[in-house]
Amino acid sequence: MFPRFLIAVLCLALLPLFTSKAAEVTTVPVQLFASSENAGYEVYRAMDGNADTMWHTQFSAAPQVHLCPHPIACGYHYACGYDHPGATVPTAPGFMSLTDGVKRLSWLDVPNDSKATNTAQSRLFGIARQNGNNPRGPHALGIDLGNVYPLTGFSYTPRREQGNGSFGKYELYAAKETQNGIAVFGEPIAKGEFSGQENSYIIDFGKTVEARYLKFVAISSLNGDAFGSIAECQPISAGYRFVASGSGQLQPGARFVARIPDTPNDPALQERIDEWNLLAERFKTPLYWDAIKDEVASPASLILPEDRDPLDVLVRRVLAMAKDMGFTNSHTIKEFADRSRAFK
Ligand SMILES: [Ca+2]
Repeated sequence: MFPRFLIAVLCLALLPLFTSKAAEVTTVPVQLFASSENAGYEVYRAMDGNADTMWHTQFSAAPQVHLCPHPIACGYHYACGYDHPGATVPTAPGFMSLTDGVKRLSWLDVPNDSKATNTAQSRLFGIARQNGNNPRGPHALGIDLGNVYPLTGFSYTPRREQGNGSFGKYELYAAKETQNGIAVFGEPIAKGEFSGQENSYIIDFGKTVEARYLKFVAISSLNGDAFGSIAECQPISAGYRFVASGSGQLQPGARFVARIPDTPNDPALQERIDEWNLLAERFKTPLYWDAIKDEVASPASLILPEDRDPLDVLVRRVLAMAKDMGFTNSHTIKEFADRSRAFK
């Protein structure tokens, strides 16, 4: 008799093959539009896969164009999305080609295209774009999935601590098609009120809904304030994961790299963390980086197509610096550290 023990071991060994196949998920870039967005809290952050970032309606001064001598000097916040607006853009779209139907980076087309895009999306979703600080609600988020998908629900993750702008009473609309550039939403597919007690909510449709367009409306905020905010949300469709295209900023070939949390009590370490997080942001915008690299970076600082994360770039920088300083393999790490300190 074939030992049952061996059969069990064989099944356990093969299990990962089956589970990994069952867990295959296709990532789909989607377009978002919101009634208002604050610099650093742009709408794409509502579906960037990171619960520590959020979309928030405008609550401070409008974003300004920053001209920086080097992107590192910009820090890693919103200013980096606006630095080097005059950089020469290669006629060929960089080393990573854009696939058909994918929008170019929004900043490549600014200011020619953004106003028309905003107007079309405002009309598509029936969401009035509000300018200025602290616009009053109801605030709304529009999602264009790009194609029709079978949806069974919708998840919503409010910002941590359920702070300003967290949704209270809500309505969720779904549409499969458009008429004259307007999504045909009809009655809400779901509506209700979030309790403010949960870290995340799942709205179960109780059926499958074929839809391409969604509109998530905060009828009122949880705290009664004038803001709107979403840390994460996600239409639920088996086998698919939807990720914001960053209003055109996320490109084919872009990679998500985990950010390192800030350490406000350790300025020296924070400097290193800022650099890592800036590189992590750069990995999302390879075309942008490609356009400015000759102006701002040494060859050792460039992100190469084969790089997996910021560590590859940092290691290349350090090795280049070590070579410039005359180090060879025979030197010790301690010698390198001592001489590096002398350079500061
Ligand atoms: Ca987020």
